[in-house]
Amino acid sequence: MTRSIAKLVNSMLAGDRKSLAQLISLAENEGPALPEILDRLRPHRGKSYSVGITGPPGSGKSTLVDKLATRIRDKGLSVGIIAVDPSSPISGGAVLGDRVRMQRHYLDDGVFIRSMATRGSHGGLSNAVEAAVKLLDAFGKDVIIIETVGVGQTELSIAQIADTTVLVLVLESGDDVQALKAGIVEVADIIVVNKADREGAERLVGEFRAALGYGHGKTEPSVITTQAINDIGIEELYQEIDKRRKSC
Ligand SMILES: Nc1nc2c(ncn2[C@@H]2O[C@H](COP(=O)(O)OP(=O)(O)OP(=O)(O)O)[C@@H](O)[C@H]2O)c(=O)[nH]1
Ligand SMILES: [Mg+2]
Repeated sequence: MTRSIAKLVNSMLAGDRKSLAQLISLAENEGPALPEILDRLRPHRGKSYSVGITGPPGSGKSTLVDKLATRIRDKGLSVGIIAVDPSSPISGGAVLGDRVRMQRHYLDDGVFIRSMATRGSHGGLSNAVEAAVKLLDAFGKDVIIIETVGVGQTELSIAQIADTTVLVLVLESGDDVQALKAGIVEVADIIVVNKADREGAERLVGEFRAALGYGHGKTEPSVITTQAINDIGIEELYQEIDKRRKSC
């Protein structure tokens, strides 16, 4: 066992994607191999920057991740993407859709994409996700993006794993922006209001910023508007993330 783990880790460190995938599977099973894997990674970690993208089902997280990954690649950085429990009930099993959307990334050696299931595991985001982030870090990815469907506690646990947490919201007319802000501010470093192409979005964003206390010298968390499907606002999001990456 120990020999084979050592071998897997070594070939992963040498750039073998299959070994990386196998190690993530071992981590996913949270089996007895996990402590040894983590031990062996330790000297090789600490260079990457991780970004959690969370938010309610269907808010456009995957679309945003796709566009953001393209942007990061354009800047010459490599990317690891972990989709945790893809396919929320609302988008009705979007794994296939995500695959189609991400197709060009699958052809790019600078991108590694992996879906992980945590359903059924205790305590929301599992140790497996944290281990996968560490594996991608040791593998040499510059930026690691973790997509999770945020419902309540999930935002909290992703905030513990990721260096920066991005909360993707969609404001609907009739939303109580005061209620929305509750609980958000503590966990999100960056709030993205997506689907800004929709009627009345700008007005709602204005209300939302006011509810967060903007305009009174308050600038954190950053609030950005995007139209992920139209590739609008992605550069601003990248800059916000990069600012934090550079200051850490
Ligand atoms: N109008 C509009 N639609 C968008 C925008 N961004 C994404 N969408 C659409 O919203 C739907 C859901 O997008 P996804 O990216 O799958 O959302 P998600 O948050 O990843 O969904 P789950 O992973 O299932 O929680 C898709 O039909 C997208 O095309 C946008 O900026 N404007
Ligand atoms: Mg998604």
